[in-house]
Amino acid sequence: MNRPTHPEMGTPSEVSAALPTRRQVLRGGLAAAGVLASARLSAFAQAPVSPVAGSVVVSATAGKHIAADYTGLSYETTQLAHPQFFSGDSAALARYFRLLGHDGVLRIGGNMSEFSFWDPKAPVTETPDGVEGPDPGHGSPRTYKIPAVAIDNLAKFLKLTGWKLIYGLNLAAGTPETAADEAEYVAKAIGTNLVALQFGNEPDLFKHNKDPKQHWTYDEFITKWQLFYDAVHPRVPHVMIAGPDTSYEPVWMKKFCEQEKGKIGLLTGHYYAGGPPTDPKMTTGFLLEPNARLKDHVLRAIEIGNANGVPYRMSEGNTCYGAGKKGVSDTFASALWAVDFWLQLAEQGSTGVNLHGGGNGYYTPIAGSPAKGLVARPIFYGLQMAGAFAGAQLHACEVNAGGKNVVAYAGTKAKGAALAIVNRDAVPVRLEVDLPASLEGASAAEFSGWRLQAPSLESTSGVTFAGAEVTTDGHWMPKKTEKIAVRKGKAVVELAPYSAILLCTAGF
Ligand code: BDP
Repeated sequence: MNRPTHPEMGTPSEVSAALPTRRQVLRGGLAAAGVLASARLSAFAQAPVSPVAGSVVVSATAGKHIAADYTGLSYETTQLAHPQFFSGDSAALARYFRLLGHDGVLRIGGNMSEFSFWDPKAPVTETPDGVEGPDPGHGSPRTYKIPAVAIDNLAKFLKLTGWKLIYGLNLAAGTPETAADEAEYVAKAIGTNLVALQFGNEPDLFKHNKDPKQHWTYDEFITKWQLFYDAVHPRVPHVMIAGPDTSYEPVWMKKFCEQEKGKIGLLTGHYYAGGPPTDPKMTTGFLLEPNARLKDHVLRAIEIGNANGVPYRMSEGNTCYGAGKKGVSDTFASALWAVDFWLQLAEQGSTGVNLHGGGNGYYTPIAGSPAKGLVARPIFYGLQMAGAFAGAQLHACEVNAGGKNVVAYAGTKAKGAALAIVNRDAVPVRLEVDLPASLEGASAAEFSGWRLQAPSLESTSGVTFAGAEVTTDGHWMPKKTEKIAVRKGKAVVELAPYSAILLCTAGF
């Protein structure tokens, strides 16, 4: 299948000549509420200003419950062509995963799943780095083989991490018979760690081989999807099927959910905050503004799921489609975006979030390679901070920060309470936090404060969470935590411009 060329991989003249593609149009085209980052940058250079005073009032009423396995990552299927990457020997990578959560879901799929073919006995030739990704965005001149050993190794990797799996089969170019063989092998090897199987990735963007200008219709998709279901399901009747894993198309999602709700256990869809990278509105500032598309895409999908009794999971997404944008997707702004995005989706009712990555793409949370050392990108730290809320009960927060761009989320667990506050503005803020007495943990004498910060909003390195960075082999220990007194359910916290804090009482 051909995809629109990834503009950052073209020559400059190709880039300037690039016309909006159907995919760009489908995804909402130019980002809506972007504010140029340069206006905000200066905040770091300015003399200290006194903080803007405000408050965060936490509601006593419990909101949505966040699933313990809410956190997730997503990788292109081609990564399985290197069976050493996700294996029992990948201890450093497993530590990275565990820093994001002791429970989580790895999703395998992406555009490259269309170029990946099950070939259980395929010989394995490892390249030194053994990393794949990002998806080049224009299809692939070659195909990849998935050997059985990749699945065996993946099973061991999942055991190391405590994570589970959503596995995508090749709907666009594969056959139902091969998919059934592959599904059976995956189900047996992964066992109870297999959450679900999916058929295809973003079928609403599939193109016809004979005429790459033409997209598949919904009927073409659902006809093949049903053939896959009829072949796969009888072979693994105990395994949940998820779908449609569409890029956006809400009409497809609605039709699919209404038609197939008896067959699927999980409704899945993708979400990218914006894109493509050539869109001038795709800035660090844009990532910090409320995004109207979140409602159009995710909230709508959740509502479709609710109306049909099927839970929704955001199975693939990130800051900017088209492999991410340099200077945006790889900056500290993406960390602040991730905290809000992760928690906002939970508040809306998503049962999980899988951030897409892999290789050394701009938006990948984990870059580098096991051989040369792994790197936690800024967005990783955002996920790490939000990940503390896995398994928590949310409580609504009312933020009044003098008109400044501040968001807050509160949660409780069996023991303790926590708050995540993100200052997305260029000025410092000083907030009085007000916890209702009924909140478990609210009576604790203090919060422990873990700050998420970086030298600047545009920093691509130097990001710390609780004063510490993740080492190349996946070790991280909090270096700097603060004690913030709680008196009669009230605490006062200050946040520097463009920074976040996690406040937890003991036991959270
Ligand atoms: C999605 C694909 C994924 C791509 C990503 C992107 O599923 O494989 O890499 O978008 O455009 O469409 O970055």
